Amino acid sequence: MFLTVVLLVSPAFVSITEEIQRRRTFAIISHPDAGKTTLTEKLLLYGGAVQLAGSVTSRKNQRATTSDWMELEKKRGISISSTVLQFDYNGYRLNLLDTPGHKDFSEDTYRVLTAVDAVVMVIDSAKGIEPQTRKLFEVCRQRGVPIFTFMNKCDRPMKEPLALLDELERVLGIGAFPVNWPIGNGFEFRGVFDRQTKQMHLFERVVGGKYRAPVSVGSLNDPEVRGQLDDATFLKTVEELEMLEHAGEIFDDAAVLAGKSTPVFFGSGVNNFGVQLLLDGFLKHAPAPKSRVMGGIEISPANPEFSGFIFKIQANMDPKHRDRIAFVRVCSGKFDRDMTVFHSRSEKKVRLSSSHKLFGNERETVDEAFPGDVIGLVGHDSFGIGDTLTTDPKILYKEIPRFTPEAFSYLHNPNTGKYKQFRQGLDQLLQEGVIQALYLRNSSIKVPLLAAVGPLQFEVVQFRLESEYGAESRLEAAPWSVVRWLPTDIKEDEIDALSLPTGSKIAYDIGKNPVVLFSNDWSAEYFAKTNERVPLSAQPVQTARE
Ligand SMILES: Nc1nc2c(ncn2[C@@H]2O[C@H](COP(=O)(O)OP(=O)(O)OP(=O)(O)O)[C@@H](O)[C@H]2O)c(=O)[nH]1
Ligand SMILES: [Mg+2]
Repeated sequence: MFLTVVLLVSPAFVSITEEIQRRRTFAIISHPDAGKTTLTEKLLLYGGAVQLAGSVTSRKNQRATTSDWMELEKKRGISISSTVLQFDYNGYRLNLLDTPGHKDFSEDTYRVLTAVDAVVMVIDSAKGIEPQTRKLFEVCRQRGVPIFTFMNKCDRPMKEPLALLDELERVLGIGAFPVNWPIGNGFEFRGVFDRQTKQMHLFERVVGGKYRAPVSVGSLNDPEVRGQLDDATFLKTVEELEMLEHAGEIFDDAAVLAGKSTPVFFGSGVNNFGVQLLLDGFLKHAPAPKSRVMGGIEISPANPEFSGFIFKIQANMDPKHRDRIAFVRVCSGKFDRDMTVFHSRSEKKVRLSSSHKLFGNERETVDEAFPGDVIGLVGHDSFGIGDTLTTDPKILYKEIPRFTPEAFSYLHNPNTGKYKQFRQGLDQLLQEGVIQALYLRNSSIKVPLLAAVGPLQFEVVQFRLESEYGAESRLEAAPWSVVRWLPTDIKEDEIDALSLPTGSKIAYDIGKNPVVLFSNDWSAEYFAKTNERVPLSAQPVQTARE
């Protein structure tokens, strides 16, 4: 009997399950400015993936982080686009995705959430739960993604830790289990108490937080560690810890994996306080890649057929290589460089020869990859966001959410001599899904009408056109703020017969689907009342293979 089992389990299968078990793929999410990029940088520092956090030569206000590498990100100090960083730590292979917090870039963040198995939610401890964190949390909850919480910026006057936990439970409706507890607060913030090992970790600040913070570890009664704290801080910490013990809550792994409870870690990213504890605690409890269910079929990561989907496309990441990368999340089987796969959109077989592992804007050829990995594929113009790549054409992922644009603007090309660059740049950005283009019906206007989730996306388009394609552009506000899709099978004469509110206009999206542009919600509602038999939709209808 024993022999039969051994014979059935082939060495290849053993290695793929081992590889899956050591993968941890996660995103860092939050409201803008809570400290995601800073924490990402520190996780890389503690994970041994970079020697120095940031760059020693970076000037004040000019950040040089590994994950904010775009010109505009460095200039503005905000993240605009998500970044993939793959590195090894303690036997694990981590795929970490830093996301932008600003709502105008949330489409990118939401796509990333389809590609990860867990998230670290960063909260500014002085501010508590902010609106964008709440929205992102909702998406995670719907997807059942396990959430780990990092209460950041404890080095600044923060809300009471108990109040922060209460907020998690009250505002987000999720159970909160403090894995560690802050010692002191604001300027007096000294470190954290690890509730599982019952050890105090007291840190020293290092200028600029570029190196790991020196730490002394000891129990509550350890005189050496105790001697570093003033009485008030020590007594407050002891009292709070007793209260937590008294509450008697225990760490519930199953509730964490189901996304019903979140382990909470306190710290300060910029000062490196509590970063190692977060990383180790996360790895201890976060899940390895799981099965995905698509159209009623369960696809296990250990399925021998290779499958994955494209969740992001970005061009010109490295000025040395003017090309575009399709980011693929591997979901099942093993990826081998040069393998031939079925591509869902074109329904054709393609050979994947140029594959890379990614680290910010750096890349390195990769020969094999396993479920959980994010790899970058170069040189396939036909690849689009949401496409499935697989050795089994029956597998089709439909993971990518769509967003309804709320900002509209014409984009002029003031320099006709640069028409080619302007058009080429715009086509690329359209393919990346940064913005959408609409074409007005019966109109002689040749200027592209752009539609985006938020107006900051237009600024990104202009900046990237100029810096990556050398093409100037000029924006002209368009008078609409709402777009709705008409039924795809509507006939031209039926469109002619529609009764349109003043100021509305018919246009077509890039897939030639008809839409109506309205100046406001009221006008859209009025249309619905006066054209009862024509249903409107906030999303384009998806075709079977999309
Ligand atoms: N005092 C203090 N400041 C911090 C800490 N962590 C980050 N910051 C600062 O907070 C600001 C925002 O940090 P980022 O890491 O860029 O925030 P982000 O969440 O990545 O922002 P977006 O990606 O634009 O949403 C920066 O000025 C950081 O230096 C911390 O622990 N303490
Ligand atoms: Mg950031």
